[in-house]
Amino acid sequence: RIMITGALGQIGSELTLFMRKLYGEDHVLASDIRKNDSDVVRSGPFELLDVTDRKRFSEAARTFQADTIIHLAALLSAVAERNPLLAWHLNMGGLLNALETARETQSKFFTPSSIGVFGPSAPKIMTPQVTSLRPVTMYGVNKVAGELLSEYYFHKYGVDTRGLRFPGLISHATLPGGGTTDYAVEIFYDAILKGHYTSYLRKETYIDMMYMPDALQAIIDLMEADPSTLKHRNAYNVTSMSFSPEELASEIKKHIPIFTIDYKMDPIRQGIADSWPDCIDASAAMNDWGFTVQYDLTKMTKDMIEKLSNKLTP
Ligand code: VAH
Repeated sequence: RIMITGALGQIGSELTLFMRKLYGEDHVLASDIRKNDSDVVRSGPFELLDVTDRKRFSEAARTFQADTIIHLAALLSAVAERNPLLAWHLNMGGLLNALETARETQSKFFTPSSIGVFGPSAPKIMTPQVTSLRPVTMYGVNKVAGELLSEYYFHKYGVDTRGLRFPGLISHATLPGGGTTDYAVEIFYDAILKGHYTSYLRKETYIDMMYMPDALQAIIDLMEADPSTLKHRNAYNVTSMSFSPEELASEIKKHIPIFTIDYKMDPIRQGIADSWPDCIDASAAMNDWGFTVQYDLTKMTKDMIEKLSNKLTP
């Protein structure tokens, strides 16, 4: 019985529906700090929950008889850099409550980490699974602390904690909320609706990315993996592709020839992106639990344009 926090967010809104299909609608409790009339709220159990309220968090998990906690509620990198104290309170306070709840209910546990854990001291190309984690953003500090806290709960209390260092995630179901990689989603909306996009990152800014269907499958594969295969209890590097705004724009042009892009750099998000790797090494995930991907830049772009065109210009 799975409890998901942040179920209305970019990952949560699709993971909730995916898990309900796999495991049964009544076996997946969605929770978020707000409510809307989306499929997530309509298709199965839903609870309003502020993850910084430990009592409510623990009550909701116990009442639902959760045996798996998927903790997604957090502030992403750009928003966190603008509100660092709020980010610490929500990202770390929420995570501690999630881990405590998992410990109390002997639940299996997942929370996403991010390539945001890497800072300028980590190798930019083929960034290894084990390397220097010295991020220069509050979000990165939260993710490194979160990885260490998850590993602590595994070693100290035997909580079955699992995690993935996600790259930028691209999806058509919900708009992302306040990440540095949001350009890779916004660009598709503007390409279809306006034929033009102004990128807040410089054209040669390389960042690892992944299409949401591959991210969802990676979570399921990791959570269903035999625990004896998991050498890393903090979080595994995973990625599908690495591209720049310029490369993404030329791939979009193959489908929308009139599409144009220009660049107006946002120093905060450019600074965050520049501190991250260009492309990370996901071989540990491939070797330990069989991580694989279906979508590369070409396949992702084709699918995003098809799905969004149907949604935006029916
Ligand atoms: C962000 N989408 O931009 C998230 C993610 C690697 C990027 O952590 O903050």
